[in-house]
Amino acid sequence: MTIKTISTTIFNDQKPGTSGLRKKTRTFMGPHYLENYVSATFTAIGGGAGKCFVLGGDGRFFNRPAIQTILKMAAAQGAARIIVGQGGLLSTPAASHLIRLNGADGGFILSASHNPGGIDADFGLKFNAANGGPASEALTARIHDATLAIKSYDIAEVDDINLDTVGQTRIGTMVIDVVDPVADYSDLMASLFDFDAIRALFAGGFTMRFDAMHAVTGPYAHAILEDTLGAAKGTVVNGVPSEDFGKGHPDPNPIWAKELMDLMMSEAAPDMGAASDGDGDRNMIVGKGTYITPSDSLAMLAANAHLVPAYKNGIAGIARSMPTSAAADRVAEALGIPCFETPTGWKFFGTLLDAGRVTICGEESAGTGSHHVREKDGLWAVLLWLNILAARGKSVAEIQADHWQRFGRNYYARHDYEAVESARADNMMAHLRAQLDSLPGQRFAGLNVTRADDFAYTDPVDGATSAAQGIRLFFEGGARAVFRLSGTGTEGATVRLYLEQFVKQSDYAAPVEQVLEAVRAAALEISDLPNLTGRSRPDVET
Ligand code: G16
Repeated sequence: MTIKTISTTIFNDQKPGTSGLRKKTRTFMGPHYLENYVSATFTAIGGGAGKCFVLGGDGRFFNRPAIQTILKMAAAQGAARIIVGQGGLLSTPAASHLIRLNGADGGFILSASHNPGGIDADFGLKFNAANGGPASEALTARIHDATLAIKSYDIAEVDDINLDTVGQTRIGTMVIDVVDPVADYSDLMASLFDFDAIRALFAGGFTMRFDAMHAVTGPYAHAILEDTLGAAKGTVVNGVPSEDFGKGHPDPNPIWAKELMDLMMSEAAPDMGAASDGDGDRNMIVGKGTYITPSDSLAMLAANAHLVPAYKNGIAGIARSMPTSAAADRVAEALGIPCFETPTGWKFFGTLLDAGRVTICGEESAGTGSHHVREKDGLWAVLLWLNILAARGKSVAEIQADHWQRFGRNYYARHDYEAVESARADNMMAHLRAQLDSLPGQRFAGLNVTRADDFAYTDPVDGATSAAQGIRLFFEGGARAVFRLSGTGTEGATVRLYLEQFVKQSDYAAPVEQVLEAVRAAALEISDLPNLTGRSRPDVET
């Protein structure tokens, strides 16, 4: 094996965001771009010599060539072993599991998650640590520093590796194990849930549609839902991963999974609808005629988790990202367990999960997960819902209705203003920050501000601090508005406005928009968003 040292120059835009580095695919395909970032990652972890890594992605355009490059660079580092998913495929939760199962030193996951794929769309790469979770803030900072210092990188000069056949091969002394991407993950799911009860549910006529959105979850869903649990063939739709996700936007929400939503709101609706995203870590749950918000799903799963084998002894605690609604907080209170509020980004749950302080975590951005891996897990959430439905013998809508009766309802919506000129978005955030001290006591759109801050977090386990994580505006009567800039976009800035209103009454029939109108109006007035960003309405409302 010949190792070549290639001279390179730095790129100024390789700062990892909420979840690794996400850029336009053509940017990643440019000379040295991927290689610089991979090399910087190796530098940041003290080199790859003698180490074992997991490698795989969501199958989007450029997945395969990128995997070949990473394999050759790992060989040049002197890595001992790489475990790679057959065809280069691994869902993000499956990659997290493989890292943990094999005691690997970390993993490279190629995905831009829910962002579209294709040569003119998005690509991404993130590094997960030995606990199976996304790199910590400290590690991503070291990676970024290394991208700004790089002068050369090493790569083995060898032919491409066959990724399509399960088995072992080598580059020099580095062992490459091409593994079935589904098998170990499927075993893990079987160990957590009562598969017999879910089998009996399907055998009893329960119907479901799972939309894999042409993304990586297809093979997992076919194997687990249809082949193992007996859901009718055809339950899984769009189940073959494609490089451009069937030209779709693999984001499981009512906008991008519209076909599924339309079906679930129609007479022909099956008992449950679900969808997952590009890399299989997000999920959407829909009942007949009713949508479960991700924030509610977290709360409902936490409240019912004890009905499922893996959580039968109860859960230690719950964690939710700050913009996620406070529905889970009320469940934690009722269960007498702690609820942690962390910044956006799954990485912030890692220390809490590792320390055993929380069992279930979730985010408004359609992510839920538990201590079984260190990523959010789309199919896990679907299976947990199925197991709860089987145990309670109730419908999705009945479980939702029971939950609201017991805990009250956090009406919730997120408004996204996409591809806003970065300077204008920054200006709006600065405008908000400048007012924080003077807002309490003032009245906007009929709502009194009780508190306003820029969310800061100190990790209760390792003491790490993260400032400026989003502007929170609290109003009298249980309303809250949050403003933050997305950390996963690839074009300009995406302003996210999260709206919430807690209501406890006997009837929850009022439409979401109506309940949230006052807090929306107050948030827009305080932020001056329409004027400062030039946007009169959001691009996406979920
Ligand atoms: C990533 C992170 C999530 C985060 C989400 C949204 O999800 O893993 O923890 O909630 O981004 O981030 P933002 O609001 O900054 O765009 P994924 O599914 O894209 O990896």
